[in-house]
Amino acid sequence: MAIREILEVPDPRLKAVSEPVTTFDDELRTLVDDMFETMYEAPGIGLAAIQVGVPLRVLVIDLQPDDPDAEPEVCNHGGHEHTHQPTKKEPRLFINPEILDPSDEHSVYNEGCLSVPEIYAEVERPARCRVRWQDLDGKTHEEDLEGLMATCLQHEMDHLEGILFIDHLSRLKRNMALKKLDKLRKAA
Ligand code: GNR
Ligand code: NI
Repeated sequence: MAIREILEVPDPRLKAVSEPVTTFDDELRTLVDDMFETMYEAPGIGLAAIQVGVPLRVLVIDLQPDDPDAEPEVCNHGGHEHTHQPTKKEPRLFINPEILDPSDEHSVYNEGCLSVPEIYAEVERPARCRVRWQDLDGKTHEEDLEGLMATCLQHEMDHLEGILFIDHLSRLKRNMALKKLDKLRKAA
């Protein structure tokens, strides 16, 4: 397992359209393991393979409900000391996902993205959808999603098409977000 580098805007690879997975082999298993480790370490609630530079239709999600009463745990993996909130992990893997039946009803969520660090903006998306996907054995599954899971899945599906959440904003808001990111980077 390894933590991989997360690409950030304006890396042109984030605009690539990812290719379907056709080979369910050990290389894919390693990619998935590394994606989970990278997402948990970031930390984020989702990650698309293209965010670690691999243009394949693979997503990982864990909404990680934090237990506010739990003691934080000090860790030293990845070479630097940091703390983890103990959480009940709920890792979800989606290979070759497709969205079916998006609801007419929309919901708005204040989204962020590991590839657009420290920028948040409200994005409107269908409130519910059905998703069809494959697992590591190539077996097909379907499930109805709602709430943050539906929002996150749609955010990750966008990455597979080379779309970022800031692409859903007006040009003015997008430019403001990118300027803010520039400023934050210069200050760091
Ligand atoms: O960590 C993340 N949080 C988040 C919040 C609201 C909507 C979507 C997300 S996904 C994001 C991680 C990420 O960039 N996935 O691509
Ligand atoms: Ni993202």
